[in-house]
Amino acid sequence: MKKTINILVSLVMLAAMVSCNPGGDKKANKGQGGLATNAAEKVYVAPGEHDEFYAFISGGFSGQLSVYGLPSGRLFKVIPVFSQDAEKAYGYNEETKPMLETSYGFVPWGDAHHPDISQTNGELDGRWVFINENNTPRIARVDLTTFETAEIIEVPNSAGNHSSSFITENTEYVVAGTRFSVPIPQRDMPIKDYKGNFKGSLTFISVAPDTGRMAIKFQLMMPGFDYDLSHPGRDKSHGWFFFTTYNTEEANTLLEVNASQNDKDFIAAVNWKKIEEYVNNGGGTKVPTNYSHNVYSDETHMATSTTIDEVLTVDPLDVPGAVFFLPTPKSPHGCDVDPTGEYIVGNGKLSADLTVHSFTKMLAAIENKKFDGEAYGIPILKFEDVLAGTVKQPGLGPLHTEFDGQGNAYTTFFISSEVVKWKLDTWEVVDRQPAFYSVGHGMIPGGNSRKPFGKYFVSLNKITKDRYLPTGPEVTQSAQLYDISGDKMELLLDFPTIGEPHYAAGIPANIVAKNSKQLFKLSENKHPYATLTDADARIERNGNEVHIYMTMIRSHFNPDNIEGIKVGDKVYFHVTNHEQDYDVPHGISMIGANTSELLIMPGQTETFVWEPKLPGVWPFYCTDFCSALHQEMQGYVRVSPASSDIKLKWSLGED
Ligand code: RUQ
Ligand code: CUA
Repeated sequence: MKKTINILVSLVMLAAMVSCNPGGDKKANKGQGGLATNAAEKVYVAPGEHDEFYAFISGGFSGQLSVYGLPSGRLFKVIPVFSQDAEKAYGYNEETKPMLETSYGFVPWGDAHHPDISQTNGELDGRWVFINENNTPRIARVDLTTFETAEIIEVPNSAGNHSSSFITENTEYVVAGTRFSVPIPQRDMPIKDYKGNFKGSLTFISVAPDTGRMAIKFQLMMPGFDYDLSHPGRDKSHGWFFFTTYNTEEANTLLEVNASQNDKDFIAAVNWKKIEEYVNNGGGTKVPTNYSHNVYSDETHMATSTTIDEVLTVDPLDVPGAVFFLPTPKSPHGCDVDPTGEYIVGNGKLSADLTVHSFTKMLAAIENKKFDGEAYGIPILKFEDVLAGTVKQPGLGPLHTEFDGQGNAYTTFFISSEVVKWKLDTWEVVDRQPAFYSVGHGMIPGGNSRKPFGKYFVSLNKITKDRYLPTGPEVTQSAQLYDISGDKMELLLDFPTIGEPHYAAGIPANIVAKNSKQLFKLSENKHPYATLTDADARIERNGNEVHIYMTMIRSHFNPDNIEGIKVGDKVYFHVTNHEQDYDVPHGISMIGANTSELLIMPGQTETFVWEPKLPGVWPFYCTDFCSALHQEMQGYVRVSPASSDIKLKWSLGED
């Protein structure tokens, strides 16, 4: 009996030890993974059940945007945005190539950083996700009915489009700030003459309320600092936008030393409503430039690329009272605004403390004209006058802060590799959990809106090391899911991500799922090369250009026998999927075609080009296992020598 009691006591002690330590201690966590508590249950989504949240996670240097379910961490889709994707023919088929056009020509790759979901009255409305491209400055809009990239606009006079893409609270604007200052307009000049000569542009892109269509409204030409990150004011601070800066030293070499000299850099506060008014009254200067605006149409199933040749620029000195600098220690990275719009958090990478500014105090200081000098004519407010509070020594290397809507903030610390929870108003640290390893961004669904859904926190980590099975020198990128519904954060799950995850945006699934499209109506297909009836299936020759109008349905192509193609022809396969059923795409690929397959959704038309090199009889087939007779879904093209006079002939089911 005594022995039984002893065993019971030690079991209870063991249970207490384990549950008091939900992943807090690195070693314990390492050994037991998420199973230290009932973590497994909390992330388990039973087969056939759906997740509670969508998470849109940036693909970083993959250029794409991936769609995950939370809490399961299951990957649903990789949405191609800035990079070609052979799986979906994005950037390979004739219809989507124009999406990747820029003023530099066709750019097949991008660096995607910060997704942000459209908002109405400061709350996520789930219509679109915007995401920035850092390298060749662009902003994309992804339509959340199709989960496809609907539009990409290039940002001229920008370089390293990093303080982007953030949305004002009624999606009036998506904002794109330059990280690198450059000569504007670009010109040949000595690099050492940077200081005082380079400029940093902050671009305000208007979004049409009904269609989402983007257009550059104006570019604010700021001093030549690095504009790192930004967020809009909300609620009481709606109408303002805040940008962190670093390299206020305006160094052009060895920035790790030379851009870390100033004790304080700035958060730039921009009253965009005031500038909008100025611009609407004819203010600003139109300057010549060149940028691409690419729009995809769900009606024609095609993208068009237009070049625009001027942009409206605004000199901040021409709009007094519109731009101010808030001194912020020390090379701040993330710039985050709490759900009430009162607090602006500057995540000073090299600072021991976290600095929080007060919007109310900022307005008062502006009102009282209490300035501490100016930079290039822009008034600098006094640090003490705008300071709301500091979080004392919360960790090392703060990068980003999110909010749970319950008065708590969660800041990621890269160097000390942890997520730290602290209280707004009292600035006290209330909890901390390690991240594995070196967390960059963090994300709470709606965590940068007026209405966060403070149930989960996702950390987006830079380094993975030993967290997964090794896969050679390159190991997977990683995210981690924390339950933040209680007083203490609890690590629930590790899950791999696509590319390097920078920011992410989460939203309750029920806001988005109900609008998700199941197919395209064939009767509404306006593609100029669509084949809407089988009677229209045909082939037309125009010199050495051949256009095949083809249909596909389970389980054949029409036509599936083609003759009269010659070496030297340029053969366009325009293929229309006649299915009108959910989840029945067909694919098509042609031997030796110098492009990807097509993956065509029901009701859609897509095109690829094939230039046959040799006479012969060459097969094509469906690449997507679509029915029990998928393997029968195939056909042949007869290719004759260039000199042959074999007539064009096509058929299905004839001998
Ligand atoms: S930035 S951490 Cu674009 Cu912070 Cu990635
Ligand atoms: Cu159609 Cu496989």
